[in-house]
Amino acid sequence: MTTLTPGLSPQETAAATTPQGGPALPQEIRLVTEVPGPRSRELAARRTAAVSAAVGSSMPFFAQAAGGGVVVDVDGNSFADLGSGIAVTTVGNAAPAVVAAVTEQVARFTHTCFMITPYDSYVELAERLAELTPGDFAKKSAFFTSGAEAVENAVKIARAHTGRQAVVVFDHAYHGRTNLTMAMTAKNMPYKNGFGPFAPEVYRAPLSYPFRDGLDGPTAAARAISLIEKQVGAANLAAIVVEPVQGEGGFIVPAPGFLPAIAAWAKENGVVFVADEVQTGVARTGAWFASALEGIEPDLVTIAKGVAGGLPLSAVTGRAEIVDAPVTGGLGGTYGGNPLATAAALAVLRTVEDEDLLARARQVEDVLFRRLRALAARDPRVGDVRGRGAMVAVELVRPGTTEPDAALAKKVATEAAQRGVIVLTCGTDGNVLRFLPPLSIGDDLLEQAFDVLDGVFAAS
Ligand code: PLZ
Repeated sequence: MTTLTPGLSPQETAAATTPQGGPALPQEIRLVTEVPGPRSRELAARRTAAVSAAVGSSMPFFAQAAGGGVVVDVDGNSFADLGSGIAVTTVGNAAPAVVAAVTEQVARFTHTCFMITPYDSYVELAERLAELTPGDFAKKSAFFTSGAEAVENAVKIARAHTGRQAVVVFDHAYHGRTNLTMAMTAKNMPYKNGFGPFAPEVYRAPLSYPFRDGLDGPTAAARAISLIEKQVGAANLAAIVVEPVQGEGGFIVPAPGFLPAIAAWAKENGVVFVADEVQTGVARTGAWFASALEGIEPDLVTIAKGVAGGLPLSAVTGRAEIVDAPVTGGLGGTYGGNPLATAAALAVLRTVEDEDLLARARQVEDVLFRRLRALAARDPRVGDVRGRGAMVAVELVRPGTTEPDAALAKKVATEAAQRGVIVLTCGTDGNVLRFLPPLSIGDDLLEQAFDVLDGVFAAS
């Protein structure tokens, strides 16, 4: 095994791999400069001059290499990664099997466009996703590049299948930044502000949010269904789109029974039930898809992020007769299901199986819950600890209330980065700290990252 010294160039880093092709980055938090260091500051100045100010970055440092559970910056600082690039590098960054599959494919052909000359990895991936998504019925897939594009296409498919137009989404939902998905996303700032007009025929229903509404699942579902029936009408409704565990909206796990009741109503009324598993999918929650944990079999599942280990790939997978509804040529795109991305995705699915990453996600869940519940027990600003698998969050509030404390979330995330831990915020109110480590992170590093966070909370 080659030992990699942080501070190498990307080429040297690529060369310094294990015999299997995996990264040999030391799995430790190690700061060798202040954060950001001089090289990151230099790049930040160039970035300010050249990159749109409308594109933000949470971290003040620039990445040079990443693998296992660390991100190494251009100054040689090594950070524990509790974000996975927003739930993308679930199998690990530059995971050996993904690197090997993409390397083999990139040398063979980079692109033909599946709509022009098809290739086998697209077909094989569709076969695999049909097996892995919940529900024992005939399924088909279509591939795209981003999560937002998958959501848009799920809506197109549902409209073509039903001949209806309306779409129901939920409070706190996040579905993307394209025009249709901006309409579907709940939060105005920064996603929608000034970008209207938005697509019509999108309606918002109340979610089950146990920490804030205190309702049981069936009651929360009845509230949502009543609103849908009164304000939209089942006869006009093409699709209900819901994240089984809400991501950007605050890692909200609906009360048990909420999603099954909504799914059952959709079925009775010929409405296409779409699970947006862009963030929850592919082992993240300890199941292949979180819908399985909620006891639902969606008609369509949108998949992206973790499915291809960082290469841009998204999918709509679902009931064959629904996915087949649009006219031939109605779905597609130049890069949808690009061969590098499909090769990466097949390697990701193999890695999840070979390394039993569903079990690993549940082990990570145990560590996250243990550490965060211990924190909550001594810090009254932690109002709620929730999530599934390696997708867990704390909601920060003013002690003894449910009043959001966004300033604290921001302060903790900023200070954690200064101390070598990448942690992200989320939530409609910006008061949620979320933990999404890659499943390739070791227990030692995970515990070390939480020791740092404990220190940050104590000092904040
Ligand atoms: N659906 C459930 O989580 C992406 C984006 C954050 P794209 N979430 C992270 C940001 O600030 O842009 C997401 C999601 C769910 C859809 C999407 C959209 O996926 O690949 O970013 O388009």
